[in-house]
Amino acid sequence: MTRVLFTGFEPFGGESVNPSWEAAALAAAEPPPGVEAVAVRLPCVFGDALDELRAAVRRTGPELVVCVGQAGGRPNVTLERVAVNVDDAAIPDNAGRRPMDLPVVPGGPAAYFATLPIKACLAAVREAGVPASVSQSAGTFVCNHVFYGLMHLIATDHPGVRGGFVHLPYAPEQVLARAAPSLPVADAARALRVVAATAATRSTDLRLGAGAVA
Ligand code: PCA
Repeated sequence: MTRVLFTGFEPFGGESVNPSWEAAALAAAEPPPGVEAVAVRLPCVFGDALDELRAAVRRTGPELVVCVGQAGGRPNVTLERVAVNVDDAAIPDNAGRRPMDLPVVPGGPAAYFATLPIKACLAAVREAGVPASVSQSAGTFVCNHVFYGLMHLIATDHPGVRGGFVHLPYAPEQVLARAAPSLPVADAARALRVVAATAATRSTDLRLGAGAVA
């Protein structure tokens, strides 16, 4: 059995749901064969989100950590490649904090790569019928903050744990009255299960072109 920690976020930015939490909870409730999973909901707050993530990693002792967030406007499930050491918030977080041009970890490396096999996960998610791509930036808001903090935590305190970040489109209920792409939460949860199952069964990645021109 591979122990997997999924995290999702509380709603932010005026939304009443966050598909990342809904999908993480669904995926953890019915994990794929060979995986035992826990889901933890993080506050959308700089600093506090990372404190809760660290506590959850300590408490649950996972082998894999898959953090999940909402990326409203994106058309598909995105597997994040890289976390950068920058907090630069375009909107206030749920505690009204709005850091600008600050490091996530003072003195930390400029960036970390996800240690999930993102190309193999990409292929498997598509194979499962869910549209997906690789993203080259998780932004500079709370999701990147948590992704960078996760990878720093792993690098410093939990060698052997592998981690990464998945961004999800809006859920359909969020876009009923606006022109934006959406993905049913059940499909997002299926994608998360496939990511966990793929990462649990392979440590080396596939070589598959999924870069961006710009
Ligand atoms: N998405 C935000 C933070 C919480 C979430 O679900 C982001 O992409 O940074």
